[in-house]
Amino acid sequence: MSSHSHSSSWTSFLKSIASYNGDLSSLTAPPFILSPTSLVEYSQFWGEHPDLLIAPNFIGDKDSYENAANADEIAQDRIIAVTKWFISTLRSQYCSRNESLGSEKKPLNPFLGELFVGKWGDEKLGETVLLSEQVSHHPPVTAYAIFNDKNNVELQGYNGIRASISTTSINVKQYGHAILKFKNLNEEFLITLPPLHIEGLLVASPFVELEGKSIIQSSSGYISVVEFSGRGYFSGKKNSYKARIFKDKAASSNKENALFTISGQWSGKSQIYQGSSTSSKEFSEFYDANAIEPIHLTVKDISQQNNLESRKAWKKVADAIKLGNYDLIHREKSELEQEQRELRKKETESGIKWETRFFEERDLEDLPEAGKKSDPLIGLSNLANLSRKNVVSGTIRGDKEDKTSSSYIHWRFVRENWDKESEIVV
Ligand code: CLR
Repeated sequence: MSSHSHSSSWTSFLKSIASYNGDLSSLTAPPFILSPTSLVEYSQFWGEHPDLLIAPNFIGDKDSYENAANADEIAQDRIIAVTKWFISTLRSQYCSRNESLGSEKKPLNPFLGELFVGKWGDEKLGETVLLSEQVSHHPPVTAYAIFNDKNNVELQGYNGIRASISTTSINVKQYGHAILKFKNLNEEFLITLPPLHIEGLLVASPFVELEGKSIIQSSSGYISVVEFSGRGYFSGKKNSYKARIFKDKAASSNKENALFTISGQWSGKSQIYQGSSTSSKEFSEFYDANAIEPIHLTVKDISQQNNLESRKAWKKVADAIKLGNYDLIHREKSELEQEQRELRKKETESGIKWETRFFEERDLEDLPEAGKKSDPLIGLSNLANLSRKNVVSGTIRGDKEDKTSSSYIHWRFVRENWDKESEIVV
């Protein structure tokens, strides 16, 4: 229990949650629960293990895969490696505020066009670049690309959330997905984002627990189904998961068809077993989140940043949060929001809409018949039997959500825009 749990500001925050209207950013939270970091920065958590992200690139090569007798083995090793990388991102994504700030916090709500860029340097692997951009303010959507040109590896994705409130927790569903491409291997992966909830509200020390599933679908057909659970579910431990690797979607309908089963905690240790059972004494360690520290990217000093870059734009607000000065936080935030409102007003008056910088919306319905294959979601969602609409991440084709939604619009990285970029540097 945190010392704040009985404070009047926390009690009134809990009350405001109870009358929640669907927009998390509208909740006025007490200063101690505010994070000085904008949500546009959260894309960096996908890249804090650059070696694991790029590792699959070194498993077999395009030719050996297409011709070799051991093609199956190569494809299996690759999806296991992608699963390992995915698991390795979760501690950064969902525990890093608890580790560095003592609890989960309410991030700053990014403004339209806000950018967060940086890079991971590595002598052997070469540079890995992050571009993250707030592509929509209302509802909030962040798009990102993380790429390593030396190895021809590119991860891109976008995400947004919808939250609902129950008596003791905030329940969050994620929209969007990630696509990981290994251009040297001619193989790509679709990754869906799991639902989550926030516990610990009553005692004023919130933390995230994952639930439901993430699907990792390879263009090779192999699929990894990652199931999450918390305390008191299948292992009784917090942050538990079980990942099962199947030959393809059809095989995944029966858990006994699992070729490998990985089980443990994503914030701690997990083990990998051959086959579908985890009772065998024969297993090997899969990943230990605490044994391998995340590598933080390097970001330019604020003095070198563009006005659209997150840390520069939010500096005054972030400083006020660090001081815990409620009035100052409020004043600085209002100033930024007022500027944004004025910008939008000017755009409406002039009829010139804000243009996103590195990402564009792509309507998968509108793609010309011949070019329809040009979006990776089409083939990969076919393989995984997932909806190709813009619905809650991981929605299965034919589900209620899939039937009722009509939007096929997804955010995609436009690499050329980065290649001709002159103002923003990493
Ligand atoms: C954003 C996308 C990242 C993964 C991720 C991690 C934590 C999530 C965040 C996403 C969205 C915003 C979030 C946050 C945890 C808490 C915060 C749900 C999904 C909400 C807005 C804060 C609620 C306020 C309480 C802390 C009191 O890849």
